[in-house]
Amino acid sequence: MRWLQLPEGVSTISPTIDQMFYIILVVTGVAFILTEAVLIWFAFRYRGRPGVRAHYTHGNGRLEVIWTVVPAVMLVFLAFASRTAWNKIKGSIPPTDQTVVVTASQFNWEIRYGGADGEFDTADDIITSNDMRLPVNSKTRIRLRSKDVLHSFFLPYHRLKQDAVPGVTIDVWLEPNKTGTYEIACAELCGFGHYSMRGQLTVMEPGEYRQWIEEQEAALQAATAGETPAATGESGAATPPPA
Ligand SMILES: [Cu+2]
Repeated sequence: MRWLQLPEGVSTISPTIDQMFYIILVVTGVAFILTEAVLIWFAFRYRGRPGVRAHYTHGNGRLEVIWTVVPAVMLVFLAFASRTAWNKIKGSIPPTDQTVVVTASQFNWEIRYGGADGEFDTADDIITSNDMRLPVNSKTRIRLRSKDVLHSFFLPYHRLKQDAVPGVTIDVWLEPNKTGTYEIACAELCGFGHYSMRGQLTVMEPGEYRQWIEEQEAALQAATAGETPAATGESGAATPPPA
């Protein structure tokens, strides 16, 4: 059933997340349909009828044990299964090929690359607004920050979602395995402009990605040297903030 499916998964963690999602969907879906069917059947079967006296019962010990033990066993199974997925994805960050700093603010994603020196918060940082580029089949460490309130960095197609919390830097990692342009959404109601807090992640071939980085560096150098105004447009490379 196409309408029941998640959007295409385009990162290495997608299969793990999707598997957990579908297992939980089936377990809760079957339980929901069964209990609703019993509820409707009982409402019909035991409805009030003239001349029929209500029957009082003190319950059924065996039935109660069954409907307690079966869900308990299922929940323990789900707990262990999700523990395995959690450890694989959140347990530790594998060695990564590049680092990007993402700073959330009302209502914008600031994407920061280390620039020529590879150090962050220096004059040669490449900064874009809502425009993130990453190479395909390569691991990236994303350092999440927030300037004002709680936001949630959400890459639905990459199955990545993480809160951005003011005052702390939270590291996540990502390995996209398909090129293309995907949505970056804010998944935490963060104010009146929350709906407009959208960015774009472009996953590129490694060569294209390096070329883009070099172009941004060149534009920044030119802007700093005062030869040409800062590059504008889609990539939105801006002059770095004062140190
Ligand atoms: Cu937000």
